[in-house]
Amino acid sequence: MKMYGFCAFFLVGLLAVSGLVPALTDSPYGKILFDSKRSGNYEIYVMDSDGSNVRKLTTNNADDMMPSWSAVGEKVAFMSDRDGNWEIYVMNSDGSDVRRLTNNPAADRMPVWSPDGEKIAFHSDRDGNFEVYIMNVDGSNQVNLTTNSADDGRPAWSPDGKKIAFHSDRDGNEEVYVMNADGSDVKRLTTSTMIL
Ligand SMILES: [Ca+2]
Ligand SMILES: [Ca+2]
Ligand SMILES: [Ca+2]
Repeated sequence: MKMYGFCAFFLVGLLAVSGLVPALTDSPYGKILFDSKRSGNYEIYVMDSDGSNVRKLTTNNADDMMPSWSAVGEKVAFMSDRDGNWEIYVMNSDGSDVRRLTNNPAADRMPVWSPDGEKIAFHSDRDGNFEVYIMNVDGSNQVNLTTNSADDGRPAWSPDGKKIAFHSDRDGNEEVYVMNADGSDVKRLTTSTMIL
């Protein structure tokens, strides 16, 4: 189980780098979140794991994308440009009680909820280039974890919440890295000359 969790964590990192993931997340409650342009602009949807019972959670002319389940409390984090630029929002799993967590002219994107439900990781270029940030689920205490002149982004939590995988081009091309959830002990996991 432990090995399975690590492999899944690593795989998510690789897929995130390749751009193949995300916009589709499975919850502990067996429901799947996804985003779709089927109604003309991106909205967040939820469905049962067999594809039935599709419900639209957002109704907004802007793009609402990249939903992430809270492991606790059945809430959803997502990104939207409804207020003029990309910001991170949370809402209840029925689409009610939408709250904006970031308020910044930069692109705040790719929210992912920590396994313990206490934190949300995301990436933003508010400090001049993309960095991985972490914040409390009410938007307080937003901390830059990477602090690096390269582009760092697409965070993914380990199952135990102690580590965050991300991708960065700090060594010349896109690679997968992992760090502690406080930004310490950064390690590169991949060595590839491919453009992922
Ligand atoms: Ca929308
Ligand atoms: Ca923003
Ligand atoms: Ca950076």
